[in-house]
Amino acid sequence: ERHKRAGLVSAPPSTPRGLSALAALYERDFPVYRQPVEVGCFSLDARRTFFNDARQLRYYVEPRRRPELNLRDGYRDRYLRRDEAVKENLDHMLTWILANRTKVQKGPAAGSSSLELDVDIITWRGHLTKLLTTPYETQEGWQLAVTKFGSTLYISEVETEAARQSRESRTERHKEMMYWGYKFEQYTCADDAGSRPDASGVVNTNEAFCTVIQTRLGTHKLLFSGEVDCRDPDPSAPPPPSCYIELKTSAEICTSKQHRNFLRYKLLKWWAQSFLPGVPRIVAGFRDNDGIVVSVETYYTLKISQLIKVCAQNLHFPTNVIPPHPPPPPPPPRVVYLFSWEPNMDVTYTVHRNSRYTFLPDWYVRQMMS
Ligand code: 0WD
Ligand code: CA
Repeated sequence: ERHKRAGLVSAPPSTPRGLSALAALYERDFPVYRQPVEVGCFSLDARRTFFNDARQLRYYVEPRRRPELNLRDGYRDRYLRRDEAVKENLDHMLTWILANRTKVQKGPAAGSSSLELDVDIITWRGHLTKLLTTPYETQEGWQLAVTKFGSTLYISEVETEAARQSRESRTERHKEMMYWGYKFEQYTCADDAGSRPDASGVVNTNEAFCTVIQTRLGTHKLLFSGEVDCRDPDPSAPPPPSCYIELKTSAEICTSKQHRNFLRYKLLKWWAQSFLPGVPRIVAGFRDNDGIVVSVETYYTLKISQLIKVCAQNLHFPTNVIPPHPPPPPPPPRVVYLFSWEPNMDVTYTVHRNSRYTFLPDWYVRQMMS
């Protein structure tokens, strides 16, 4: 195993790392982040089965401004929770790619083998959100496994030991609060464009609708997928991803300190998560300590960046963290670069061959080579 520093910020060596290095970043040329385009979507049903369509897409129904929605309702008797111990890695995205190869393959004009995708990086949106907000993160580290297959880098998160421990030692209160976000979705989403939400039903967190987005960051072509909560029910709304809406819940804000922390930590993450796939609207339900939503607020993604004075220069991060020219691994791609980061530290990486970190499944490699 080789250990190396990946250089969190490619600033001059004398520049302190982390937040204080941001001043140097502001001097750079702004990397182009091309308008994200939806190239497809997929759905996961109540049993986590993949469908190459939008059957799980839901439609937003605006709640009253002071709605008094009870988020605790149904926690005991109408809640089916996804098993978080099951690690799916990139599998659903890979299934989507195999079913939609012509959409992402290099054209015959490029003269390349069928193995080649016209994409430099494939990952989940959530992983990119973590990279993007790294300079502002003070609590949780991350580990990202990276494999090169053909000319494409695949990036898949590895649960850190600290994350596993906190997942396995959640308090009963914490477990219930994790349900509240999903319950808010149920109060504000309908299954069809014309219908009303049904809050008497079961909340099943296996169900998901995911958009597949193509875009470009600087010179890197990205393909990533992210879960989308719902869309504008108006059929004349702009096409995806512009009609999509992200739903959130948060504790109501009473003091100026709470307000500052909300902007500094939470709204920043909300912005990064929705900015990446080009989701323009975030609807937040603010709840009290008893899980009652007392107010609802809409945020416009493109306005948030002014609100919290965050500069998109930090999108440099993924490009700095991934080594530009890793040595070519022998196929099948079982070589993994494991990148690790902890708050106040540099990013480091280790190289692993045929280890528990190998995540590209044989069924994917086989079908891509055929
Ligand atoms: O197995 C894994 N290690 C992961 C699987 C890690 C991250 C994601 N996933 C998969 C799941 O299949 C999920 O359906 O990705 C999908 C969501 O991906 P994403 O959009 O890239 O993730 P993110 O932006 O972090 O989260 C979006 C939503 C969350 O909503 P809020 O409003 O809380 O941000 O996806 C849900 C959650 O509702 N979500 C997950 N659902 C299932 N498994 C997971 C997860 N691990 N993480 C977030
Ligand atoms: Ca959400």
